[in-house]
Amino acid sequence: LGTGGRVVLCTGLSGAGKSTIAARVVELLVEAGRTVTLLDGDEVRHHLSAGLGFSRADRDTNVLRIGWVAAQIAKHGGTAVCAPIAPYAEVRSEVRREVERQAGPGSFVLVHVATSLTECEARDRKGLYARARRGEIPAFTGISDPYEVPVDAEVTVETAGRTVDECARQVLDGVLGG
Ligand code: GGZ
Repeated sequence: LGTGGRVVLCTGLSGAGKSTIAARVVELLVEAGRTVTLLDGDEVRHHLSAGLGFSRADRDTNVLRIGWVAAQIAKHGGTAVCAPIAPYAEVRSEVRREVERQAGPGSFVLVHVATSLTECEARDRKGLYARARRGEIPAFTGISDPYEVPVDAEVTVETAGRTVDECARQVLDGVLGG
């Protein structure tokens, strides 16, 4: 049976706003009285997934590790908010199955941060898209590597013309069932 724990997996392109929205979702969940663990892409790749690259196999390993840790958190009643690109549908489904196995049905919330490639590339806050276009970053998601758009997201967040807070509150509604 469910523990009340939740896993919120925010998937989307680089620069879509996953980390920014996830950080605000964490604040709102804490305000709502939840115990929350943020598993952000950057930190995960420095610690849990140190040494992994961006091949399909390495991305899958990264996302499965995040998913397993998140499932453990949810199993014990916590809320885990994760924000990897997680470009492959198959591994996202595998994480969903593992979380629901450990923490019960309905414990997994897939959030698609649906900022378009055009918009992410126009913003290019870190200059990564320009470098990827020049061929300086191989296998860059959206440019030279796939992103499989989710067809099973519980929440689809359109970010264009909306504030971080609006986007985060939409996610919160999806998590708390408001
Ligand atoms: C995509 C890459 C790549 C390649 C480095 N493709 O905007 P960022 O910089 O901070 O977020 C991206 C991050 C993606 O790591 P994830 O762990 O989220 O990816 S996955 O879920 O696919 O495992 C980007 C940076 O790493 N980065 N090279 N080739 N993003």
